[in-house]
Amino acid sequence: MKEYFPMVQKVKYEGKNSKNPFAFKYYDANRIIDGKPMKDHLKFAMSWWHTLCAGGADPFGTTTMDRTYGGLTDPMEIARAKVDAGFEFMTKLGIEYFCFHDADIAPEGATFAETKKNFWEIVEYIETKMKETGIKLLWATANCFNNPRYMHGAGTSCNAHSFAYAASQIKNAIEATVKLGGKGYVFWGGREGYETLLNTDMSLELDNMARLMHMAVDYGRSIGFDGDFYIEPKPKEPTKHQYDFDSATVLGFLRKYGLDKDFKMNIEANHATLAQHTFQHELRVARDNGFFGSIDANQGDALLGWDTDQFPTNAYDAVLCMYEVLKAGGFTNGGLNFDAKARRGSFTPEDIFYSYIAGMDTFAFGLRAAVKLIEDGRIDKFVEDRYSSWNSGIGKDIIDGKATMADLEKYALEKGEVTDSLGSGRQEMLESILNQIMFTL
Ligand code: XLS
Ligand code: NI
Ligand code: NI
Repeated sequence: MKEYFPMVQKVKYEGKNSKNPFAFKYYDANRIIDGKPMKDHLKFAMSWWHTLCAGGADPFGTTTMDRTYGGLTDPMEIARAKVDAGFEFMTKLGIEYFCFHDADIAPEGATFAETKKNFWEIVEYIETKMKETGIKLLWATANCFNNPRYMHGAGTSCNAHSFAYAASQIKNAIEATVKLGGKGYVFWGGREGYETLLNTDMSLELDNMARLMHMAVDYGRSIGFDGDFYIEPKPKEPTKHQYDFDSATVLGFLRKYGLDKDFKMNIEANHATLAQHTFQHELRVARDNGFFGSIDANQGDALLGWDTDQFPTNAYDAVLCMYEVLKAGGFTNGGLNFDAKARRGSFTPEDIFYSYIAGMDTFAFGLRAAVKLIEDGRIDKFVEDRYSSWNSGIGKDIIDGKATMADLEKYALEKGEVTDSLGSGRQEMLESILNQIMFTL
């Protein structure tokens, strides 16, 4: 079997003092942390699209990365080579899951029948590699945004033909998820939004999106899909206004259309910041409402206003993310998918390894610091104490539904001004506790 990454052998944990760029400094897969191996807390996944397909193109320049897999030109040969290269890559890094769009794994044919044939041939090939390696599918999805047929949307298209075509792609992608034992199916609405209301029937578009999702759920359940459906919120890009703006918007949508029993959220860091939220905010909204599902790990750039999908190296964000994951009880069907790509200038095969090592170490650190933060307890305790006025007296009466507006007025008249009973928010002290925990790891 051809080796695609001969410059790297199995990437091992060497600890934080190692200077070997091909070694993990924080990610020690089998080390038990808080009752289970790090790898089961983190459930790292490889994104097929960024890792095996994306060539570094941007709006101003063509690809910089060679994705011919040794000079291949036939699209199906390239598709098979990607499978080999992908499984070699995951095995060398010890990544146990992957995610893909239908269009990432196999080329589109001249007709949908041909596309299906290509797709299923590669699905079967992937299945043999999964059996050989024990690597699993985290989630799959359908690419209903790239092809010109989706220029006006897919599930939210003005054109029923586009909707039907998208549904056919989604049907096959769900079937493949079931065949490969995946526990997740993602809807990211790449073209599900609008540019101008002057040409848009927003109400019909949203009703139709829900119709498509209901059909997908009914069909998935009928063929034995017992995992989670996910919506991946994103506020903009490619459309000016994406319907799945953020977690809160998606929650409203799911509840309005009765989809809340089958769907959870796939939260992406860079999408959170595009929506002017922190990554932690989006995770918290999902967790508090019981919709925490999976994560697309990446990061944006504070100075750039788009979805740069950089590998996550911000340790603070990773700690606060893992804090939310732990508080949510950990991943069940979900995991941590690196929806991230090496920069255009980082164009060699080594760079893909360096990128994943950077991301995996950052989240391994995040996990360890988050466990310490929770064990330390000072921050949780502070929050608990801060709300203690709700545990007794008038606070408890309000929560128990026993206080009326008149009771509250009486209370206010008796007690007078509030200021005396307000404690300090202590933000800087809390930030310094977080620093202390991180800096001593
Ligand atoms: C794009 C999205 C996409 C989804 C899967 O911004 O992040 O990659 O994760 O369709
Ligand atoms: Ni994503
Ligand atoms: Ni994204």
